[in-house]
Amino acid sequence: MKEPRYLFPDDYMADPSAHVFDGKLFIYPSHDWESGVPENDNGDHFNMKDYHAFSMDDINGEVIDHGKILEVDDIPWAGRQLWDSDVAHKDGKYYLYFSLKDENDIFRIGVAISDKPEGPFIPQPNPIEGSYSIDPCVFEDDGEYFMYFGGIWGGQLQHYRNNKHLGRENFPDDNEPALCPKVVKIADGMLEFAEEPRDLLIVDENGEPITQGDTERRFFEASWMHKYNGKYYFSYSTGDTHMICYAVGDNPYGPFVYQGVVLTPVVGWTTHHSIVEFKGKWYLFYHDCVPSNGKTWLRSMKVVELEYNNNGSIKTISGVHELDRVSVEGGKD
Ligand code: FUB
Repeated sequence: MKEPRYLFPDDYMADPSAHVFDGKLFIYPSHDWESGVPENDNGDHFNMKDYHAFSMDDINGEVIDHGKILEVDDIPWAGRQLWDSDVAHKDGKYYLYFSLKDENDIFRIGVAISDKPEGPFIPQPNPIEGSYSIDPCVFEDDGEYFMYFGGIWGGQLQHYRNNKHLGRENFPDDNEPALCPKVVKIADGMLEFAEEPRDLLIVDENGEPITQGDTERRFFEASWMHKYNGKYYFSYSTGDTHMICYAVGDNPYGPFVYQGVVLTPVVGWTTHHSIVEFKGKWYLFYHDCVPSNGKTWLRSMKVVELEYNNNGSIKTISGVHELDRVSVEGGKD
């Protein structure tokens, strides 16, 4: 598969987290819809209220919609905005980790449980203790599970230092180390953190932390972790510069050395992805706003093959394809 494929033209789905469970590909996206909330820098227009799960036997095959797997109304601590989620499998159970604002409009991370990868998922009564901000990615490494999370601007990460809420936002100066994504080991029962979240440091080729003003490389949101040839690849969105970048480390906690761009800007403001191996090939799942004619809050999920160079670097993928340009410039029926 060299050309990207839209996975579900029937509806708007974003932030696809893909995993292989029982030999099948499962995809857990956010579910965009036209809620009528005006667009702002806080992301209020991403006013999602439920999740669906999808599966595929083959990368070119039929994409099965398993229907609604969790909705805001079923979550006891819910305020609004179900943002990016991810699913992990342990001992016959599936755990859906999700970003949601509580009744005080503060993002927390919740967890819901199912016996099947296609759900439905039953939410826990409270968010995970000590969780905050958005975009959980759960990564299994030799039977241990780690969560990566965080996002600035609407994702509220700038309201925290040392895992404490400051009650106001506080960005580092442009020449200071950037705000870090967080990494935390998950407890055996999969419902709690086993430790305090730690900073995940991204450094340049000289070992210097990437700075807050380095907007082409600093972390914004959309953490993802995968392992390739024994190395740990942390990938993320640069937000307002619209790139998916990656950094490589020797263990799940890092530090991670910045390497380059996985995906150049797509049509739309946000960019968000997952990377997974399936049947011996690697794939990038992502989204863009081509089918909605560029409406930021109505995104469509896609997949394309991802390739490595011999030295382990990722071959950069273009976020805009010829067909995308034609549809956006020429409009779409
Ligand atoms: O889908 C809502 C938010 O947009 C996600 O949580 C961010 O990563 C961005 O894709």
